[in-house]
Amino acid sequence: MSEAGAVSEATRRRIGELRTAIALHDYRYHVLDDPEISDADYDLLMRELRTLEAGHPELITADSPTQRVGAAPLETFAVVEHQVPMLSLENAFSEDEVRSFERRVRERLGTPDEDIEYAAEPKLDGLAISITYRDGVLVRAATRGDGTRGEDVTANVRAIRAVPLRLRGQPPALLEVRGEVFMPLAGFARMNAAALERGEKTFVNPRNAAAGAVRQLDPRVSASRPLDVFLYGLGAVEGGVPPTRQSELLAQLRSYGLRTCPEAQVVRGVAGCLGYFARLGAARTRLPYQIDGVVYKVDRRDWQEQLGFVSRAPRWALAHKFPADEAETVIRAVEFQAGRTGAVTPVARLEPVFVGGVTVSNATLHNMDEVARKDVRVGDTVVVRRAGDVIPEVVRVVPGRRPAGAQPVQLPSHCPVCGSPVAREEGEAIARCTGGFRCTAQRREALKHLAGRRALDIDGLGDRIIDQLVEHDLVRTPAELYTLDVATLAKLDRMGEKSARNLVAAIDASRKTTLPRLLFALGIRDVGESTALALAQHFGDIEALMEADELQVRQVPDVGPVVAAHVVRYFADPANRELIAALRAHGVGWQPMAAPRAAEMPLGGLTFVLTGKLTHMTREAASEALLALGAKVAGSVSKKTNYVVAGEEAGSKLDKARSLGVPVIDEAALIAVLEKKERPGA
Ligand code: 9MJ
Repeated sequence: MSEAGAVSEATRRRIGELRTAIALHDYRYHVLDDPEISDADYDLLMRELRTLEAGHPELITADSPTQRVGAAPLETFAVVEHQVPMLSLENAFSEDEVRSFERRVRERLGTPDEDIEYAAEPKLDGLAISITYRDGVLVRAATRGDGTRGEDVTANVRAIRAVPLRLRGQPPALLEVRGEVFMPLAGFARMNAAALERGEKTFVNPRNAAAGAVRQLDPRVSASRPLDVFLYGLGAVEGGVPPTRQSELLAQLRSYGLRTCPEAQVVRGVAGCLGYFARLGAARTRLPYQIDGVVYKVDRRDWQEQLGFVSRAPRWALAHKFPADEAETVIRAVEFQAGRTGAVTPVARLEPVFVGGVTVSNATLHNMDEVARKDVRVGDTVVVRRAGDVIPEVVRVVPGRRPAGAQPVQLPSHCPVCGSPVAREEGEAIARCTGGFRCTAQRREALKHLAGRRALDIDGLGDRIIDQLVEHDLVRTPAELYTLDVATLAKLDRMGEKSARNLVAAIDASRKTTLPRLLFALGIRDVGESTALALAQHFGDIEALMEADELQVRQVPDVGPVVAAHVVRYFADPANRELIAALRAHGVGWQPMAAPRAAEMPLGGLTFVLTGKLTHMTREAASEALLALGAKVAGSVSKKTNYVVAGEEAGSKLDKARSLGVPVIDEAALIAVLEKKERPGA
């Protein structure tokens, strides 16, 4: 055999040594924050390893540090089902909410007087991620998605240097860890400066930049973005000894060479939590990454298990958010934008200002009533506020700084996008463009909504493609999506023959849908998923709904007069009736629904009224859950009401229930009903 083909024992050994050394340096750098060699020396090791591997490609393994950045771009991300759902967190915005969370935890655990220990962690503002190691080797990474199904982003997560490709120590045979991918502020600033220099678009904030990088189809692009990761949780695990505390879990993760947040700390009781919140709030601007609050987790994992979770959020954890950040700046102009429902919204163009961790140059003014109430004028110095992911808003005008001659803002008479007349109805705060699908802004938003995962679920029909379809006038109404062919789609930017074919197949697959999805997809004002489901169940098919008057629509559980008016008005519009006929003509089909016989459902025949503030879920979520079990949810108490659910600070409805002798249950009893799917007291 030739020299090049045969692998000498020495080469094999040197490759092994280099990989071990690089893994150790990665660990020292990323986990211990204590590097022992310079970047240049590290690069030398990498270069030597690359050279040796180039000569002996058969020795390359997937966990070699040279193999972080994978091959060619992907067409789409595969879907990953999370074996253990990825939960989100309940939010608190005040000390009171933290106190009541803490009280509930103690009550549920039956330890009313004890100071419970909490693992307190900064709340990273990044992208939640799941990373799976089998026998210590990274095999898969996925986004959270909707908590049950996420996207397979293995190639991109492998490219993050802070994520080990192989774990240290003795990890369990299967270990799924969870955490947050984020972009450190320094890297974000560097990346944006470079983008500016190249004349490219910059990212609005580190969170979007991180999410965009992880959800990049080309792993090489994603590898060039300065991402970092902190792990804080577990998903599926097989083997090993389970940690008994959250704090122990973090230590265990570190021992496997995984990065955890160095600011995490165990605190006692509500005083400890609030003290931690104050300390982190003060230290916030010194941290090298963006946080939007802190997270408290009951430290004992057996207690976590005992507490369980409600609708996607654990009862043992709470995200305590920092208050919104405010700053002063000057309004350069007020412009108007049109949205999906045609709402023409005033937007303030600002002198760029750093607030809430990002540079803000636009802020919403909501509607003309708000503009008038705040008396905002071009040239005014204003206070802008930004919290978390929320759109920045103009809070108020700073008095005494108005330039001479500043004029009040006028609502344009015609849509800034399509030129159709703008109409504002009696009693409505919002002005709307009357252009319908003729207005490209409305068309674009309608298409995005219709293609969404919870609507007609057209896989691969993303915003960028929709923008092009609208821009080139290839789709004039949502129904025309169904006329697109491969040749037309293949001509679009960033579209190949193969993706065009896949997209046509996805559009075709979306023809077979369900009535609730269709109703949601139409984008009727105020008709969300649960209202769409209720309408479908009540009317059975679309014809009956299209002919219904407001009174009939109001019979649907949880539909009030405003929503009923929107529904009736939607179907009265000939353009919308045409759309439905056209969708049908293009083969979009669904089964009529046999309205489930309420009497056969667990809460069939019962009417509930919700009042006061619920602490474990929103009223809307509670209504949805009750409806799903066959109950009706009414807005006011009458003799026909079977149960009133009284949350905190319940007022007149509670008094009325008492005077009528209607049984009153509390939130805990409601939760029991929803969990056991049984009538109260059953
Ligand atoms: C963030 N975003 O930093 C959790 N998180 O725990 C921390 N998120 C979480 N924990 C359970 N530190 C669900 C989400």
